[in-house]
Order: sequence, then structure tokens, then C-alpha cells
Amino acid sequence: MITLLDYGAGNVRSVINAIESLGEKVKIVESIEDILSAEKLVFPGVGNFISMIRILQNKNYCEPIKEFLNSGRPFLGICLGLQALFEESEEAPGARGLGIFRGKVMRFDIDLSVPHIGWNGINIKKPSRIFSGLSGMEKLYFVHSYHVVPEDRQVVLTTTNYGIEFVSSVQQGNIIATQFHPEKSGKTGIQLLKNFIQTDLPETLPPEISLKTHIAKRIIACLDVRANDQGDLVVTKGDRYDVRENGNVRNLGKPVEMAGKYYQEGADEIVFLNITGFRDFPLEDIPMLEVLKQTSLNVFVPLTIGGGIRDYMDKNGKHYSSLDVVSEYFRSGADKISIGSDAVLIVEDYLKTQKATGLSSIERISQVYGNQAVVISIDPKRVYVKSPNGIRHNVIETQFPGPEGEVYCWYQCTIKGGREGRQVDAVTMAQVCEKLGAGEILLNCIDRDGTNMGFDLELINAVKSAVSIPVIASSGAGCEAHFYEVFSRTDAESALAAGIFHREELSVKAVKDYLKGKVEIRV
Ligand code: 1PR
Repeated sequence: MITLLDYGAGNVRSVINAIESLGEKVKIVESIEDILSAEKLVFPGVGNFISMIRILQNKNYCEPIKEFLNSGRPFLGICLGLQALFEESEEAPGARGLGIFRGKVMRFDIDLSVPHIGWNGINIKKPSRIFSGLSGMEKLYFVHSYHVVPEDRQVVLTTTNYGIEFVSSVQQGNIIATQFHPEKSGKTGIQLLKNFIQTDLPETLPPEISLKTHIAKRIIACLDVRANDQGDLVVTKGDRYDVRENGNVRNLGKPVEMAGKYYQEGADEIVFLNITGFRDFPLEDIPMLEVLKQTSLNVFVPLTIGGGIRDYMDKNGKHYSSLDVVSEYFRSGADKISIGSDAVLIVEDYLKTQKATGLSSIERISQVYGNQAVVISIDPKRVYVKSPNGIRHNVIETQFPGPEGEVYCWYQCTIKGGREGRQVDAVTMAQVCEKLGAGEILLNCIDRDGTNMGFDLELINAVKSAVSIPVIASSGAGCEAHFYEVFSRTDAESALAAGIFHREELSVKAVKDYLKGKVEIRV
């Protein structure tokens, strides 16, 4: 029996599913006694330090956790569950951690995008049972903006390179804690969890020790889902956002099955976009929540869900905040949420006053779940202009002239799935959303969507150069070379595709086989 400390802010379903996939039973902590009597305790942490510490204090869990840790029984801390073991964090000035290890938690101060989101390697510093059966060259999934700095280097189990060489896991006796997410690290992560549970394994060092780890470029499979005219939730695909063919919604397959296929092929992340979310009420969209629950049973890489995330009033006049909506999505197995239309309206409001209200869905979700859980999905389309003069948007000079030979354009943001253009440009949108607490940009492109023409590199470079958070290039992939092109000619951290995978013109595996040796990828 594995006891799981769920303090209510994050996706513990994935951890439960990963542990249960090993045939173990999971008990969720409901009382102090559950902690004190636990055989093995797992503490997954997502969100931010202060929320977590406050919840632990309010539940009087701090002392029982320390008592468990001092008992020598097996403990696994994940992400914030690692950071909580230290004395303090820059993320929460004045708050005290559990202080099991001397040292503090510091924010990355590097020239690379923060949060550190993606698959990176580990530099193994000492033997441990958790490495049993591993080669040492595997990559694991990270999603964090802070890292621990132990005073006692003896506790360091692994480090990882991301601008600096930071501590990515610690071990002292039976206390093991990792910055990376084993439950989201595919088959490698499952092996690590299995090794944690099997406490009689010998301390091992893998045969190959990676000396210089590098973060991998991520290949993401995107599933646009909506109900078809018969009411079934299907995977569909637009061509410049038009998902209908001969009047019917294109039906490319079943969401859970297709997500499972892409995971097996090596997709580094899966994105579900509920493309009619702007008009439906997600909490009544049981099929969508069920898709997430079913998918997270067998897919152990990050799941992002977008569509309809904003404040709501249901037909009975009951108000639901965006936090109510996303907490249901996280409880159903999502690791990140993606906000589209509502983000455009939030940016329009911000631009009127140049002031953040603290009440927008971006700010509120980021405060509770951490900015790494908040993705902004931008749906831009080119607007050609004869000259940049007098245009109050970020205008670029383009290599692809407009219909009347215009060599300037700006990228207009749209809402409602591209149906309505707004007076906000994609660069401004990304900058303001980063300021409000977004952790990543999903940069679509209506002009390229479904065309197989390749990514809009000019759009990606314009946005990427304007923000310091990761950008996902999206729309237009038509062959393996397009993925190499976007990674070699822009600084996008990941590339997303939908159509070529759904139409089985190309597999995720074929893309990764092509990129091997050209860019850093997770094999
Ligand atoms: O506005 O917060 O309710 O979120 C709606 C979400 O659904 C947004 O993320 C929006 O991008 C997405 N969406 C809405 N309508 C459509 C549509 O196609 N009619 N999907 C749509 C946009 C997304 C993916 C991907 C690439 C793939 N398409 O398909 O981003 O476009 O391109 P590819 O097939 O060329 O590889 P809200």
C-alpha cells in the first residue's frame, strides 16, 4: 500500500494511475494518523510553495510528515514535494519549509526560458536503487521555475543542466525526492517509481553516466475535439480552422485511443483542445472530463486541456469561476490548462488601463497552480498592410507578400476559434500574458493550420523574441523536415502537429527518427 499526500492543488491522478499501473494500491491521506501509519509515503507537489505550506500547516500535517521522515520509512517527494523538504523558498519569502535538509529553494536566474519545461537528462552523482534497470542516458520530464540548493552536497543524487547545473534530485537513506515528475516521464518514470517501491533493490549506478545533459525539443500531438452532429465526441481537424467537410464535422477518430497511440509512438506531450468550448459549459461536458480520466490511465506524459476555460454563468444563473473549471480538469488528469478566447479579452482589458486586476483567469490559475500550469493558446491570422506607419500593432516585414504585394503584416488575434478578429496582435498578447503569469505560449497560425505548408517561422520568431517563457510552434507541419526547419530557424522549445498525425501521413516516431542526431530529442 502506498500512501499519497494530496494537499488538493494539482494533478495527483497521474501519480495514482502511475503507481496503480504497477499493481500497487494507493491510499489518499485523510488524517494525521494516515501519515504516521503509512508504510511508504509519496508527496507529489504542484502549484506554488506558499499555497502548499499554508495547506500543510492548516491541516497540522508538518510535524507528522517530519516524524514519518525521521522514522526511516520510504518517502518520495516530487517537484514541490522536494522543495518542501528545505528551509525556505524565494517563491514564498518568510514562509518556512519542513527544514529536513539545510538550504533554500531558488528561482532560475538564467538566459534560457523559465519555467524549465520539458525533457532533460540527469547527471547521476551516487548509486541508488531508483536507477535499477536504467541506462543513465534517459530523459525525464521537468516543469518548474525554482530549484533546490542543498548546503550538504552529500544529499545530492542527481544534477541536470539547464543554463546552470542544478540539483534535480536528492537522497538521504530512504528519503528520495525529485524535481522531475516520474509519473509524467513515460516508461523511464514508471521504472523509477517501481524501483522506489521495491525497497530491497541494491544501490546501483547505471552503465552510462551522461556528463552533459541537454533539454530536448518536444514533439507534441494535438487533438482538436468536439461533438459531431450525432453528439459523439470525436477528434476533428480544421483546414484554416474549418472543420467541416461536405457539411459534416470531420471525424478522425476517438480521442482516448488516438492519444494512447501517440503516447506509444513517443509523443512528448498530448494536447486536447475542446474547440467548441467557447460556447459550451465545460463542467457539463462530462465526455471531455471522461476523455481526460481515461487517457491519464495509460498515458504517462503531460496532458494539456484547452477550450472554454473562463468564468461562467450556467443556465440557472449559478456563477463558476475559471478556478472551478480548471480544478475539475486537473482532478480529471490534466497537468496544464490552455486559455484561448478569454486570454484575448483579458489582454484587451489590460491594455485599456495597463494595470493587472489580479482577478483574471490567467492570474488566478497561475497563483494557485503555478505559472507552469498555464498555457496561452493564440489563434492569429495575418493582416497585410502597405506600410507600418500609423499601425498600432507589432508589424513585421514579411518574405511572403500579401494579395496586393504588401510586404508588411501584423498577426491579429482571434477568439471563438478564429471566428472573430480582435484589435490585439500576437506579440502584444504573448507579452501581456507572460506578465500576468502565463507559463507557456501555444502559438497557432490560422493561415497555416491544416495546410502542410510548414510552420510560420516569421510569426514564431516575432513572438519568441518578445517573451522569456517557452513557445510551442503550431500549425502547418507537413513533413519531417518542417520540424527540423522550425527547430533550426527559430528558438521554439517544441513543435505541435495535428493533421499529419491524424491523417496518418506521418507518425510521431518517424518525426523523431528523422530528428535524431540533428536536434536533442527524447528517444
Ligand atoms: O477559446 O479558450 O475556448 O479555446 C479554444 C481552443 O480550441 C483554442 O486553443 C483554439 O486554438 C482551438 N480551436 C478552436 N477552434 C479551432 C478550429 O480548428 N476550428 N483549433 C481550434 C485550432 C489547433 C490545432 C493546432 C494546429 C494544428 N487548431 O489543430 O494548433 O493548428 O495544425 P496542423 O493540423 O497543421 O498540424 P477557448
